Amino acid sequence: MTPTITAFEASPDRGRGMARDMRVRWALEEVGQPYDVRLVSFAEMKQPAHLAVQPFGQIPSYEEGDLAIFETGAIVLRIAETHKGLLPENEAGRARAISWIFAALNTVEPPLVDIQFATLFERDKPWAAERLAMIQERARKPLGFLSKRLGEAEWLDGEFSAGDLMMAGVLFRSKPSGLIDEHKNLAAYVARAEARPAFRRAFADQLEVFKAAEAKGLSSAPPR
Ligand code: GTB
Repeated sequence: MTPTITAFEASPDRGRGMARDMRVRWALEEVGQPYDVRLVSFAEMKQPAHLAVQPFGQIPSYEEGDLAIFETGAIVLRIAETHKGLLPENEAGRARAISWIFAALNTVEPPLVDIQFATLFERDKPWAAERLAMIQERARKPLGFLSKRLGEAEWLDGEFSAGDLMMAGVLFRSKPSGLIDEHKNLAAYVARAEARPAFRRAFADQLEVFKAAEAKGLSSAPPR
């Protein structure tokens, strides 16, 4: 059964692969699962039809027959659990890979998202510089520990897994913060992930969507 995912009709990042459908596309490409994409506008995301699938009116979502799920982590885990290639065969290795998915989403990503929001939407506030410095420090802590743990290894725990996909996806989105480049091994880790053929295909596909939206003159600005 071909799954259907949702993605921005016109991504505010202008095709730079920052939106979270990128991680789902990448996972599907890694396991060789073809998929369909339903593009949604900001207005459509808040309509009952989409809310029935994604209760927070966001992308991505994932439908496979009668199953409809949301949350990037849950979607990537579903893909990894139902296909070969993104989780180790042995039980302990699988559990560790899943720990890395959660670590990416719960420990590493939150302060990095705060930085992105602060940079994009809070620049003109009188407290912007002070707050940005504070959250940059907060983000540096998990990145420092992650860098130490990765060391000179290629991936976080042996073979590339869904844990690496999620961690590298989180770091990739935060490259503009400059914080990833503070650790040579993390920058190299993201570059290795970006060089994977599956990542490249996923990136090219989401870029095509943006180019098509631009050609149609669709606005990529989020409502404020
Ligand atoms: N926890 C959810 C998940 O992991 O699936 C979060 C999903 C989420 O944040 N979705 C965003 C969304 O739908 C898109 S990815 N936003 C619309 C809304 O809330 O109305 C976040 C994102 C958006 C834009 C950029 N960008 O322009 O650079 C980067 C990332």
